[in-house]
Amino acid sequence: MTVRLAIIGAGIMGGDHARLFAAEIPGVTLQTICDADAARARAVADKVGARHVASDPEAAIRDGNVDAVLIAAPDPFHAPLTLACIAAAKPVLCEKPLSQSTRECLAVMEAEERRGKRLVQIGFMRRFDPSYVEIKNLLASGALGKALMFHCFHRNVAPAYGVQDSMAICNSAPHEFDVARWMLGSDYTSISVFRPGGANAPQSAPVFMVLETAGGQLVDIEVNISAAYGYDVRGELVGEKGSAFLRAPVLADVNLGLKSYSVYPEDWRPRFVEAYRRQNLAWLKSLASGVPAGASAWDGYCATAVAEAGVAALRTGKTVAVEHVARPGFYA
Ligand code: ISE
Repeated sequence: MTVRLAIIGAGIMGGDHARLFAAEIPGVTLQTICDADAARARAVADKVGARHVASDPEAAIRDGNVDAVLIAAPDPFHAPLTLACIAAAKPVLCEKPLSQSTRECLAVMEAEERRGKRLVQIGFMRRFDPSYVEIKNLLASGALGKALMFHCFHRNVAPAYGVQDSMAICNSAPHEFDVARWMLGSDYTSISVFRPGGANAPQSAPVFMVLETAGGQLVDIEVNISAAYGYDVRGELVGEKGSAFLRAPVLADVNLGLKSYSVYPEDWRPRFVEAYRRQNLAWLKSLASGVPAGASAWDGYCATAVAEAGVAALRTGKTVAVEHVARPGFYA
């Protein structure tokens, strides 16, 4: 069986997913590449040999020749287009974040539950990254003892989509919120946010967050969307008996001319290519088996709940409680 896929959004991520599916993932036909910019859709479609291009995402989702949808449109379109997929009863892999508002996430969860079938996977691909998986397995084996802390940092060369309001917390940090919650197996209870330069710092300034979990663990996260020197994501899990670092995100460690230095990628794609590959394969497998994989709409909601609390913490300078609705049985 081959799955006829529509990719909505032909920008950085849509183009990359299209290339991955075309070159490395069997069992998929690229049916439609859809983008508001027809020339951009055409350029990606030609590169990967997709059958059609479109510029109306809702029509592309409803198209009877489309079996499943990958949403890689800009963030504000994620939830509305995911709702359109649910309305059309089409499985969807939606790039993170599901939304920047918990209200919208709840609407997606309610629509999915009304459909009575799990249709939504969120693109928190780090859950498939071999380095995070290795540390999670180590933790599960008991070798590190109980998890106490997770230190994370996430640095981009420059804002990937231009500087937008609260983007470090709402666009970049959700990866950290999700992967640390998944790693520790515990929900957040509070968040504090600091920024060098305080309230008057520009939107491009780094943010530093401290979170507490229901299990009593601490998570600290630096997000710097303007770090200039390279794409650099690191993490260290500290347990009672030892600690584990993520593998370094470098392309090469170079010894040359009496110097030693690391070569960084410009953005996240080289560092996480294997995670995207495994995520997309797992999604396809889940379509065949009917057993959901990866992050659910509930996980998307949880990440957005922390981001919302984080934005409030940054604005008020206070520690803010992270509030959740109770987890619906549908997402047990
Ligand atoms: C971008 O949207 C991503 O998803 C990347 O993984 C992340 O590193 C980057 O900060 C985001 O802007």
